[in-house]
Parts: sequence; structure tokens; C-alpha cells
Amino acid sequence: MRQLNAILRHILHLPFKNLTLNACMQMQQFHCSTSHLKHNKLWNLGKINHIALVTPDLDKSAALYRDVLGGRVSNKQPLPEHGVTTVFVELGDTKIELLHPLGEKSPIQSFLERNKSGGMHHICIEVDNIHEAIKDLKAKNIRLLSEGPRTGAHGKPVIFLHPKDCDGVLVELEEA
Ligand SMILES: [Co+2]
Repeated sequence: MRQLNAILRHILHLPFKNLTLNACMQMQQFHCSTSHLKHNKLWNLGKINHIALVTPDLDKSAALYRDVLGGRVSNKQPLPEHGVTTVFVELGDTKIELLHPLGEKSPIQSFLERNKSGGMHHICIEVDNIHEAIKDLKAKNIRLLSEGPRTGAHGKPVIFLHPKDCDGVLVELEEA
């Protein structure tokens, strides 16, 4: 009987040797039912689209990622409508965006004044339905930095979540 159990566990890829076969089967059923629920959600969190770093010296930071770390680094791209100049570090499925203030009213000017040597500014996670995400997060009392979605640096709708409601991290959601 013991041997039969072991064979069954192996065939069914069951974890937790110390659990009874029955408990394992229940856990698998639970896993199946929760992954089924996931598909009924009105919006889903996807992959990291980018991590944004603010730097006091774009050329120096670009050289760090290109020459020291050996990454694929774009040329400087000014985005005047967003008040930033950016350099993209391509990391396969995701990227780092190096940001430096551009113009008088750059949204990252005060960040650079508080963090003179630069730092991590925000992370951006993709969502499949930004309007449903916003509705849901408002209902869950997560503060948003704008009433509705805005057009982000990639021409797609984005929303920023308040860092005080996200463990001190500014989180951007982008509809991909
Ligand atoms: Co961003």
C-alpha cells in the first residue's frame, strides 16, 4: 500500500511527503479551483514592463549599463510632454528606463532634489484592463495619483498608485 501511494504521488506530481494522499489531492483541487477563479477576474496583473531610475547624469548612467554591465542601451530620447529625457536599457522581456528631468516643470525634479545621487523612482506592471483595475483599486481604498488613466511615455494608458498604499514604492500600471 505504501508503495502504491508513492507511485501515485509520483504520477500525480504531489508535493509534501508528510501529507496524506487525500490531503494532497484536496490541495490540488484547491489549486485548480483558484486558478479557475483567476480567469473570471475582470483584470489581471501581468509582467514588469519597466523599472524607472532617476539619475543626475544620464550619460554616466548610460555608460554604466552599456560599458560596465554590458547591456543594450538606447540613445537619449527627449520626451518634453512628460518632462523627462530617457535612456532605455533593454533586458529581454523588460527594461530599465533611466530618467533625467527635462524643462521647467519636470515631475521628477523634486525627486532628484531629495535624492541627489539618483535612485529608483517607480516600477511599472502591465495590466490587461486599466479601467477595471482602477475601479477595483478605488474600491479597495488604494489612492491613485490621478482620477483616471493618462497617456504614459509609451503612448499607452497608465495610472500611478500612491506609494504610501504600496509599501513605499510608486507603482505604475500600464495597459499593455
Ligand atoms: Co514609467
